[in-house]
Amino acid sequence: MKLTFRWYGEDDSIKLDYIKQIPATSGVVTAVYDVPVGEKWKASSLERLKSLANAAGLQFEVVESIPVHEDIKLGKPTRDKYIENYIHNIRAVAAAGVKCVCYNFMPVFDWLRTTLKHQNPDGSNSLAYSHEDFLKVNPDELHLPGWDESYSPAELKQLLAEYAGVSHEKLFSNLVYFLNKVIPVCEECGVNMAIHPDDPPWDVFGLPRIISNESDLDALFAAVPSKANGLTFCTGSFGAGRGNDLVHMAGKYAAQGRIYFAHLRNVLYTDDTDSFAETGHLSADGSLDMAAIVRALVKNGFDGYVRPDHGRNIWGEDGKPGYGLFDRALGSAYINGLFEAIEKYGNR
Ligand SMILES: [Mn+2]
Repeated sequence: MKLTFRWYGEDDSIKLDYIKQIPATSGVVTAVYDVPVGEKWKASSLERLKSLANAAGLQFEVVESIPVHEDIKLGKPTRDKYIENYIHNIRAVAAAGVKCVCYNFMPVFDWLRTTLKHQNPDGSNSLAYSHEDFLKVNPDELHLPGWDESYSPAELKQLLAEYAGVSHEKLFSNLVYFLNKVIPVCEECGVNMAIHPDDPPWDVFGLPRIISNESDLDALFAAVPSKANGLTFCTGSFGAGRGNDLVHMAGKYAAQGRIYFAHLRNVLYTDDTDSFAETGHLSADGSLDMAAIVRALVKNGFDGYVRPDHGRNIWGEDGKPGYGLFDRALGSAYINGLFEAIEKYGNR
């Protein structure tokens, strides 16, 4: 297991030397964040990220993410141009030493919450999704925490209208079309694609979602069998779906050699519907048995990249939602402890 930490580049208020001080952390997960989705990344930007990370004693081997342009997901005629740019970016990150590309194929919204500051009983706050609050959201006048800056209301309306004709089957075939072009380049460059599951793992606002559960993953790997077609096993995303058996899924896809990257965090189911709150990383904090998940990964041969996913705001920190320093660092220490115990003694 290689423990990493997400870093948002030079604008991140969390500095690389702080990340290096988190025990056992060997690398950062980052990306070029100042280029519009779908455009080409410059080799010089990637070299800069790599040299900054290396100077702090950290590796840069995972990119999160190279975002996929909506035209590719929609299957529009312009997709081929954006796929060419994507291939350019794969070659560019590979040249900078990246081995794993995290990406997702969610239409429009790549995560969805109803609050960014859910108050926890211990005085901390975290992201949360309330089914009751979600039902009150008017799709024609969308105001969603974390998204209001990304799209104007008119742009959003137009984009949602474009997806009206896109079924699950169509979206899936658009993903396969994309992968059939991209995966041969990944094989040539020694890079693995690692799709991030839907967050949360169900359709929202009538938008189809296709990477939500075990049968979706089976279909994905059957359609594109290359081992370069892999998975980011995000426990918080899959775990929000109460029908997902995470211990089983972790073991199954680790045994298949499909998991290149693991996002580890816990979620707490807060009512009898789909509502959940993000919690601290420990099994005791939420509804997922993190120890059993890590055990399933290790026992089935997982040896990829890991990072703590979203943390709470604790100790007075007011971090980027989910991406403060303190609770993610606690998560790292906990995750490292789980892996150490299971890797060293779990098979006895
Ligand atoms: Mn994740």
